[in-house]
Amino acid sequence: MIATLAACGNQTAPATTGDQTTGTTTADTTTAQTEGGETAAPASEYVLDKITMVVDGTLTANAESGQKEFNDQWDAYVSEKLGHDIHLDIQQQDHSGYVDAVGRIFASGSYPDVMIMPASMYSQYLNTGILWDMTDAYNNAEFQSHLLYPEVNEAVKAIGGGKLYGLAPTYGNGCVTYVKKAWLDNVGISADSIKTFDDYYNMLVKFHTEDPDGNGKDGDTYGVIAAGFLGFEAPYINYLPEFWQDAYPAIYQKDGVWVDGFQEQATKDALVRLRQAYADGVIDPVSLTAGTKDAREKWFSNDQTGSAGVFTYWAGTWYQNLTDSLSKNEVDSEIVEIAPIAEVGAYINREAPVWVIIDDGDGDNSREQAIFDAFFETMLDGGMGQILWTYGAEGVHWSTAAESFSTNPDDPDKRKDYEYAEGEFHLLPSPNDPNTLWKKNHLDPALTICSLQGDYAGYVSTSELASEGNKFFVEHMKDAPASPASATLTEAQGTIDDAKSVVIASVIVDGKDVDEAMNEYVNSVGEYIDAVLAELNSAE
Ligand SMILES: [Ca+2]
Ligand SMILES: [Ca+2]
Repeated sequence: MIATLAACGNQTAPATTGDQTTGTTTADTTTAQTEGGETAAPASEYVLDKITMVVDGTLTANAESGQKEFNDQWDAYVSEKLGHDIHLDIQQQDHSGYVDAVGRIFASGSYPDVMIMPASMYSQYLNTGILWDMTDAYNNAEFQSHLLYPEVNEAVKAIGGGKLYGLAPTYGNGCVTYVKKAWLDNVGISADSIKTFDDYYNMLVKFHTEDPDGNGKDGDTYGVIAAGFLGFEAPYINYLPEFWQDAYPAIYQKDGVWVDGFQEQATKDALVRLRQAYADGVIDPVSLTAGTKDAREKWFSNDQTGSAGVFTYWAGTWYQNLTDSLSKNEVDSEIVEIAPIAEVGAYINREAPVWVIIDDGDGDNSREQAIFDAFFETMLDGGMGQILWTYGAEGVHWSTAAESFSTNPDDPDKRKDYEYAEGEFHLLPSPNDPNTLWKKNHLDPALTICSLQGDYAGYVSTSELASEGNKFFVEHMKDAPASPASATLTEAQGTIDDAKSVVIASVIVDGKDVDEAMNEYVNSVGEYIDAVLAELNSAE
């Protein structure tokens, strides 16, 4: 087995140990090295002229925010590295509907070359044969030389029974609970006093019944808003952790046995808490169907009537983003993060999303290896490739040119002036909002598995709130349960999710008896669930 790995490694990734080229072919050291002394990406035998990529909203450089320039710079950079023209064809999907969009793409039979998969989706497609086994490519990758967090992809390997079918370029990250400071002040509560579910609920009630937004009218605001009462991507409960508490309403492993957490008492208790919150009017009813964009835009909207005081959302960068969005909308922008309440204990660090390569099934690895080299070796090269994925396009999202500019130049209260010397890395005003600084592209610099190298190590963004937010999350997190990999579940997931949605709506919104609703769930999908559990438990 070891001999096979070594042979494969030599064939596909020749010639790069330190400054020495160990390949036996005509390795010209002047072309194998770039200016900074880095070694060039290995040349695969297969010549790719295009990579088709499917991605969700986590590519921040979207169509309105400089995606074309990111794309052009990627094409130019990678073409130069490979020594031939290559184009990245970006097919970005709506973020909230990503699971459905991927289902439609696969049903149409037009598979991309690479795509991002949230962990739960990855587990579903793991056993279908469409994901390329990249274990050897990963083990032999050049980016191993500056890998900071090997444990991230060792965890992905564990899901695949020791094989890597998807690469996580970052840690998973998770959500923390944010509260508007002005609202707390207006109802006379200090953030430090929120220790238990009762404290949390009491805060929501005051936000709903009193006048936290200070418009002179009681009762025209909500306590909390969320993108769904229950999510359909692992870890499912992350947008309302205070209500879900110890429930995990999905298939997960408990004391070594796979169970359906949706049918457990903890889930029924959570549904009852949510029903009470809905009846009391402390949770915004649009939470039933709101997408992430709807929920956050309502939270930071200029008109705070009908908004909510609490929003549980992604840690780190989003602490800064939410603050900036409130400020932009001329709303008091101070936000406090509250530590997990006693019943929650820790916020959930989700399993990292992964990038997969679609296996064309011809039994020959050279095309897939070429995709790996062109896509991953540049994404994590510690140099300009990694910078493109971390910050975006030079001159559009960031720059090292000597320059000065101002955000909110016409507003004396909010105006901020920036001045940079030649060679000083800095972020530029966002392409779609010149009054807000750009933050990052796809990779979060604080979470990426590979370090930046050489001069690029100094390309650090300086958002204090993002750093503070990441630190706060790490201090208060626990890992999410591993997602199950089951062919039967892959087939039945959509049907099971629909049945869960029926329970959520009928119990929380319509006030139906929770046991009655759960019986209907078991009657409609219990057979599938039992088949999935039998499959998972016999595989252990
Ligand atoms: Ca009010
Ligand atoms: Ca192939």
